[in-house]
Amino acid sequence: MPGPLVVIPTYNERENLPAIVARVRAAVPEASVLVVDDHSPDGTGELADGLAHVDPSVHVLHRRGKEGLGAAYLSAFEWALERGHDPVVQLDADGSHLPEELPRLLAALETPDAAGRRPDLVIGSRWVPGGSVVNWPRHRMWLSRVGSAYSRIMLDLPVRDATGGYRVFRAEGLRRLHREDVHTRGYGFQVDMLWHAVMHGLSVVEVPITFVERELGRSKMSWGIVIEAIWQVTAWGFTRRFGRRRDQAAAATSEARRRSRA
Ligand SMILES: Nc1nc2c(ncn2[C@@H]2O[C@H](COP(=O)(O)OP(=O)(O)OP(=O)(O)O)[C@@H](O)[C@H]2O)c(=O)[nH]1
Ligand SMILES: [Mg+2]
Repeated sequence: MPGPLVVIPTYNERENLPAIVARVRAAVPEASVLVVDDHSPDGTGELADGLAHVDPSVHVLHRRGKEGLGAAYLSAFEWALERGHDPVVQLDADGSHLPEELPRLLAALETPDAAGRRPDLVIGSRWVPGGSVVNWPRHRMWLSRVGSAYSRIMLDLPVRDATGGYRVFRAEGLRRLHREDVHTRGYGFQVDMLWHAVMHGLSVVEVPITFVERELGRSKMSWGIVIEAIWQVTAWGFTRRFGRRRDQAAAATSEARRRSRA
């Protein structure tokens, strides 16, 4: 059995990659690692090849160029499912997601709820009791909380942390999710995936995590990315509401017709 796969997307993470891979391998020795590199100019891809060379549980997926986090993850999910990995973990390279917390996330995936159902998706959450953020400036904290709350309201998402990227998917859930309908390539990807997961009936639980701001390397976050995400969530929310109203109107019309025929 190929076992769990931890996907680590990278763009210019030279300073962070060796330590994070070592920490993942130590925290969950049975897990393999897939580094997905978008042809980083700083040579992260070659560094990853070196790590794969000495550890057969480390793999590298080289992509042509910077096409965004979403595109990198979607290609990694195909890679994982083709090879039978289960579950599939998303984890940032910059040290924000602590590999030492991964056993707790994996355990949550195997814990049934009151109805005896195990979740399909576990989200490492900063905004549930017990969750926290270390070293974040106030504006980032505010942005993340407001972004999550807005996504939750607009899309009716059953979670407190809708934008976080520390996640564990059951392979079967990932297969059911209609990944071909997820088109967001930038950061809105996390919300887009979650929304599709909920629409396709995946059960989701949140587990508190400690999120640590990166110490080395540079963030790829920008105002352009934030505005794109707000715009997308707003557009999806309206489609959802008016789409639902259209469905309700159609159902009411056919019910009225049925009654008038009877
Ligand atoms: N393959 C690939 N990885 C990316 C891309 N953009 C970001 N990443 C990686 O995705 C992870 C998250 O990116 P960060 O820059 O840390 O973004 P963030 O965590 O939202 O922002 P900060 O909190 O400021 O660090 C990191 O491991 C990045 O190297 C991309 O276009 N392609
Ligand atoms: Mg980060």
